[in-house]
Amino acid sequence: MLSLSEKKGGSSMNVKILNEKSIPNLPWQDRPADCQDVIWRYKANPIIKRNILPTSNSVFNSAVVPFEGGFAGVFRVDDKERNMQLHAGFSKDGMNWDIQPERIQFETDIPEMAEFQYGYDPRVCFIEDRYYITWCNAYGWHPTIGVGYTFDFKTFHQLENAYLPFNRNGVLFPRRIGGNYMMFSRPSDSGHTPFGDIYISQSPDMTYWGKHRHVMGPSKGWESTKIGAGPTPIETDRGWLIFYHGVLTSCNGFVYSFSAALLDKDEPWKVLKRGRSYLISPQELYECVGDVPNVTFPCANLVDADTGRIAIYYGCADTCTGLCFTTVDTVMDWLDHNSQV
Ligand code: BMA
Repeated sequence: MLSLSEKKGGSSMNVKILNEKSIPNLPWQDRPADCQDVIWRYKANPIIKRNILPTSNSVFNSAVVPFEGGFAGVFRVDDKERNMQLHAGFSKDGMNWDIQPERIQFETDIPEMAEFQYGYDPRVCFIEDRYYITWCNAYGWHPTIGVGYTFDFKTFHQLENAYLPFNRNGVLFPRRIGGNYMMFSRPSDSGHTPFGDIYISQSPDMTYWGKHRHVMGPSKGWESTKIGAGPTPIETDRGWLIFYHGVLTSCNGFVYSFSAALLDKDEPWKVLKRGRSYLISPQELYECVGDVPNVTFPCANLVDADTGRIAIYYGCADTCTGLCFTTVDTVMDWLDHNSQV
């Protein structure tokens, strides 16, 4: 079923989107007539191939935002030595990307943060006056959440790591709540962690993080091993709409899918709705075959305030980057009828 906003080109949305901008050039493709899915893939996926740079082994799990009438982003680029690094990139249409050949060199006046060891799975979130970047950052070669910011995607500043190792999937909220910045994270271990819950922590200054609250843990089937936050939360009049990944352990290893949930507006650790099933799981060849098979891993969403259209960027098989689409009304309607909370 087409939602109202799909049928009418977004002229009458049921759900009100708060604090998002118009993105008239949001990358978009209508849902194919024969498709019933809540989220549908871009036909020309993957939009970023593994060898977009002469030095790249793979480009995936990356984050994009609207920037100066077009788009900018921070990309996970694993090079051919298999170093995991972050690169800036720019695009006019959100589909064709110009990725900088050199990795981001963060500037910092904190000596302990100065040595870059590895960085992966970046998220980018505009808050107040700048673009914050969070990523999985090595500290003593152990993963935790790095925090930095940029105004122009040319010069990048690094702050303190948010937490002690081991932690991954740090995702900021786009505004303060109750006076504090808010961040999801997923405490983990040193390896390919066989467990994992989503937590929220708060900070008055982007340096000191506390008031840790549990949001949700693994559940049945597709998300039975571990879960982790994905793109920046989307604020609506009904609460925070989020996409998150869930992992199942099969006889052949992990399978990464993703779904949606709705969190309380003022106390986002309270889960109002949680999808009963995945919305995207690895099914296309580029999601099933690559350096790590069977991974769909969302790290960014663009939302057009006028139409409620959402474009989600997701890593495919730890190799390349895909794009898929839905609308706020479509996901919310599905959650209304398919929640397991
Ligand atoms: C996680 C992270 C992600 C990756 C996923 C599947 O632990 O390393 O970057 O996409 O595993 O390999």
